[in-house]
Amino acid sequence: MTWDHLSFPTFNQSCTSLLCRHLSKQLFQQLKSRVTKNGFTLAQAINSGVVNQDSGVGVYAGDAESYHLFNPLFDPIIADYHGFSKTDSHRSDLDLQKLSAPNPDPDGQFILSTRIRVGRNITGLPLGPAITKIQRNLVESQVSGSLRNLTGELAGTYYPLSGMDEAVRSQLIADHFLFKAGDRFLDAAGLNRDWPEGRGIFHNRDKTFLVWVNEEDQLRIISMQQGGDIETVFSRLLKAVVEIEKTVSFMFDSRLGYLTSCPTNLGTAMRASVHIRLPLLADDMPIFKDIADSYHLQIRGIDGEHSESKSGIFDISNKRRLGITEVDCVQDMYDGVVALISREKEL
Ligand code: ADP
Ligand code: ILO
Repeated sequence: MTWDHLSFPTFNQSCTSLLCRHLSKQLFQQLKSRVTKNGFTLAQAINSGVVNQDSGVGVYAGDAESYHLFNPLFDPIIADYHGFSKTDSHRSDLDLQKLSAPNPDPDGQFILSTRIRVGRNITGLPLGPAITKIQRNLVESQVSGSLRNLTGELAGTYYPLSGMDEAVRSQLIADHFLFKAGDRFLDAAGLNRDWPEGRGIFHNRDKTFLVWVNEEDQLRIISMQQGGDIETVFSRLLKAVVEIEKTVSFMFDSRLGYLTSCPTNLGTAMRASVHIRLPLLADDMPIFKDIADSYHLQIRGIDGEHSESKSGIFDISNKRRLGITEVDCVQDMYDGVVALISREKEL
């Protein structure tokens, strides 16, 4: 689906995205001539959701200013996704002691692996949808330079995507360590421009600590390992974030928390997930979805968002990231996973 960027886009009858629910003709007219200092427009913000009518959300921000300039559109979308109203404010809490998440599956019957990530973007630069090639390359050199100073368990190597051996790249994706190329949602948001230049992955020797550079956000800081030891994964992530923040300053808004290119990631920018085998619940999707909804969980497929589940294995994560703390994000995921495992056992 293409459109002229000037007139109100057509949405299919079947479209259920937050964009098509919240963008009226009148709002489009009100916002269509606004341009941020980085040259980012409403048409760019909504292009992904117009071109991909199966989007769940459909909008991206080009810079910090986008969240203010286009707030008549972003605010209702943010409220809808996170349950975060105009008068709410965001709060951070990285205190591991407040988390109660002992391994919910010590025998390894259900949980294959645990992963917790946060998104981060550098203060003063545009976000990925509006960044220039020179700025993106600058992010890569600044971040890879900073990561080079990490020590101990976090020490590792930065591997640029440009020039990476194809077999190595495919294996990293298949093993769930690296982002895919050519995502159509990111593509329409302008996030794949100049691909693969400026993109890459840093990881430690065991691939338990990883940083994606210049994918949807400038940094995705990731801690992951096999099994269900959520507290160890969270603790490693906190250590890494604190170390990286010593040398890089990240975009933070007093109301919206950490700023990210997709509004679903605002606030903590944290997604805590497990890959979990739930074959019986998989056969009873209404019950599965009911439990997921009541614990604020999102169900994804095994290869990430917009992918399918295979062999009854799902990616289960916290859905809310804004207006709740980092500890709450992980606690949401933990509480929901305990409930899912208990239901799977009953079945
Ligand atoms: P994100 O937005 O968190 O980066 P994606 O849905 O794009 O998430 O997934 C990125 C990659 O991380 C995918 O390969 C996905 O399978 C992998 N992944 C997510 N959660 C886990 C997990 N708990 N264990 C192993 N891999 C995971
Ligand atoms: N733009 C896509 C993805 C939305 C949320 N996920 C991420 C990775 N940001 C959509 O609207 O479905």
